[in-house]
Amino acid sequence: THKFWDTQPVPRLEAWLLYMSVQRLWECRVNEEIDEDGPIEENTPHDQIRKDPYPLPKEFEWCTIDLNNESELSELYTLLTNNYVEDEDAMFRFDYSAKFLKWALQPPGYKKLWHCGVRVTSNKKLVAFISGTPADIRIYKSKQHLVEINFLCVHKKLRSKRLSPVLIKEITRRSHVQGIFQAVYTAGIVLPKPICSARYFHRNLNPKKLIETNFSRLPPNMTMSRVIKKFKLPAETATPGLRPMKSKDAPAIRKLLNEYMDKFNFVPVFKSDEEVRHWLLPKEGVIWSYVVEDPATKTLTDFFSYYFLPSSVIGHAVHKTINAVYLYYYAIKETEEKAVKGRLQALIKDALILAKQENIDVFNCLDIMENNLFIEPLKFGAGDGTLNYYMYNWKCKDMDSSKLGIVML
Ligand code: NHW
Ligand code: EN5
Repeated sequence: THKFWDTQPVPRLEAWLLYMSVQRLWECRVNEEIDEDGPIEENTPHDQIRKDPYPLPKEFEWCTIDLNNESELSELYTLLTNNYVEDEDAMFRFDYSAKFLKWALQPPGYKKLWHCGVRVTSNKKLVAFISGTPADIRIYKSKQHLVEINFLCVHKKLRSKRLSPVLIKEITRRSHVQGIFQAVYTAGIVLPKPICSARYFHRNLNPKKLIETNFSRLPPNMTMSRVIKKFKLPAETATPGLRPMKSKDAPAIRKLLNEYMDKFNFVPVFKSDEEVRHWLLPKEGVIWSYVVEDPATKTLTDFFSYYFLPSSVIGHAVHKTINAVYLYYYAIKETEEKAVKGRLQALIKDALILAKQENIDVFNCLDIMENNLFIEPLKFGAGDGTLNYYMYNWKCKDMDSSKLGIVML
């Protein structure tokens, strides 16, 4: 059933599908027995890696997108804004800004050759794209330097022509050339084979607009004014010592984050302060980060961040975009006297208040990390989307979403 994926070094899907139905039937978790974590296929020796790009159908050619070139960046923005991910009813489409794309695709050590595009030979129009960025992760006990794949996109007019397998094979080849044989990626769809499946949750900050755009529905027997009241938040944050992250906080945040991530099984590893600055320093209209500084000791005890990813409202007369933010990384220092639960709730409540102050319509998160501690009490509601997490050329046991620590953009 998977002409392409059945040829790739990924685990088969059958066992997973069975496992998911058993879990649903008996509301329990069983686990497929995988004895040992490890690669599915051996690394290809350097001299056996294909030297030239995979052939494309004759009307197309490869190109490398130079994101430092304003016009190429804007071509990529246009391709994605018109053709990237939509919800299952095609009512909303992700609208990553050009500035966001630069941030997501140019971390320390990024490779220009991993910004891989396809153009129509005759008129040079950009019609497809796939990206890779270097990353360090830990899965269970194994630490790896690998590639994160994102922004796979084929123009709507060129769908179902098997272009994606060519893009995937080509980014794989370009990873192999750099000595990288594993990848991590996420997708809304089910492919062979998810390590974990997470659900989206949404915290309504602007009920009127969300209802007008059908992002959410007015519950039967509830009036607009009651809904507005239900989602009302205080005007100001409550945590003492809360302030935006600064460059000098990077070492402390790196320590806090890496320690907090010890709780989970699939996590990012922040290897340098430079990386922490890249991924977490506030960037207007892209990412917000806040720290809690203990007023007495001047040490950092907590940290949270969220990124801005609006969605275009497809074909609406009045509203063109939903301003959405997504919870990104956070960390809480464990202490004996203060339990995590209450503090995490208070912290994320402040995040909601700050987002509301920035005129954000909806605050989104996944049911990963310890997010279940605040999802209900802070009035997040389940969305209709799921996000599946995958690794390429790696076998390991799958896990519950509460063991996940990786947030992909
Ligand atoms: S997930 C977002 C993907 N993008 C979108 O959904 C945008 C809107 N859709 C499109 O642009 C985040 C097209 O529908 C796409 C498919 C391009 C999705 N991942 O070209 P064909 C990411 O970017 C398989 C993987 O005819 P199409 C992560 C499909 O199962 N495979 O389809 C990306 C089928 O194979 P099968 C996907 O609709 C991770 C084949 O593609 C997929 O015109 C990539 C059909 O191709 C998806 N999201 O274009 C993998 N969607 O075997 C990285 C479909 O079933 C792997 N397919 O016959 C690692 C590589 C690096 C390794 C390094 C060692
Ligand atoms: C790779 N980095 O489906 C990402 N979004 O729930 C690619 N639904 O916004 C993979 N259909 O539930 C991305 N409103 C996979 C996700 C693709 C996008 C997607 C979902 C996530 C979404 C919204 C709109 C649904 C419109 C109809 C949704 C309900 C919100 C409501 C708020 C109030 C409390 C109850 C829930």
